[in-house]
Amino acid sequence: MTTTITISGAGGQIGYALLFRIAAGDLLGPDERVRLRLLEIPQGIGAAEGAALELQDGAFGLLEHVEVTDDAAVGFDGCDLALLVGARPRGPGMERGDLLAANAGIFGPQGAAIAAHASSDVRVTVVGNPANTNALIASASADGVPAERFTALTRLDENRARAQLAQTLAAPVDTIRRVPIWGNHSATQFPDVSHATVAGRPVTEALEAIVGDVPAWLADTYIPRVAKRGAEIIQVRGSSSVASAANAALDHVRDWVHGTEDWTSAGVVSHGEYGVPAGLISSFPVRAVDGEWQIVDGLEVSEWAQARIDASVAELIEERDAVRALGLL
Ligand code: NAX
Repeated sequence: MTTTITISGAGGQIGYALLFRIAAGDLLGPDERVRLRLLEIPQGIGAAEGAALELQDGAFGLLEHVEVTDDAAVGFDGCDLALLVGARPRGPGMERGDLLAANAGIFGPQGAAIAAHASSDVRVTVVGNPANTNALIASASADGVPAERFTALTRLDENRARAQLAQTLAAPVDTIRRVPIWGNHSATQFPDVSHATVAGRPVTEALEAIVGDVPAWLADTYIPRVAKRGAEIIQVRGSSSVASAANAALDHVRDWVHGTEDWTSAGVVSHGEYGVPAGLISSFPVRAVDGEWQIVDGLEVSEWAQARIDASVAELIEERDAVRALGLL
């Protein structure tokens, strides 16, 4: 079998980190051959072509073909998995409305090109920010493609949330489970430890012995640390998260395709779960079963947690309404 994977923004930093891992089999495993489509804008074509040359030099046995293009019709032709990484960053003096409009101008046409040219069971993961609303715009423009096929990446936030708990508890990160991210991939996101476990034991119980006042630690230390981790990386590294973002994107797509053992987090379309208005793309606790994300339903959510979820969802509503007001949705 060969899977066709389209990466928009493939000439950028995250693209560069993604390509070689996909070619090496880190996404779909050692038995699945891949065909890569590198979609760029004209200014990014040189970087993408350079990456394509390096992919050749990697002599990856699983890599069947690489195509570089600035034409979305070619880029999404027969695409099974799309990673939409290329986005318009906020420039100096750019208002939020300008940013949303610029990105609607990218993700609207890409959604339409996906509907016209991708394979009928295409799965789309939006990485480029504002990821949730960009996914919503792409989905709204993709006539005939179920809204469930458009997702936004919040797995990096979850990985950060689990890693911070692992550090605090001095526990291996893979013993920490069920730490969903709710809401928007932004500083309003809510990393939720209320159902989390460490080696099967409630995380809140384990935290009490270490941090004392758990609610205060969550509100003042943990949640801001996770939500602002991207800014911390920029401050320390002098550049935004790249390899960790690519790693999370691979985690997200791999789980979507191969399924999950337990919960994880993804920005998926709401059907009204947990008070999130239907149609918004919000992060939820999810499982992947038979190639579909399913929102984990029926969780007990405290008043405090619901208020955090609602605050992040309010931001998503504002973003959606701003795009609607511009006539772009
Ligand atoms: P770069 O600026 O290095 O790369 C972006 C690439 O996209 C450039 O090569 C550019 O030419 C290309 N591009 C722009 N418009 C395009 C279009 N219409 N079609 C195709 N390609 C286009 O940014 P990078 O560091 O790779 O980050 C990419 C995006 O990921 C940004 O929007 C960033 O904010 C977002 N992130 C999202 C994360 C998440 O967890 N959802 C975390 C990491 C990252 O911040």
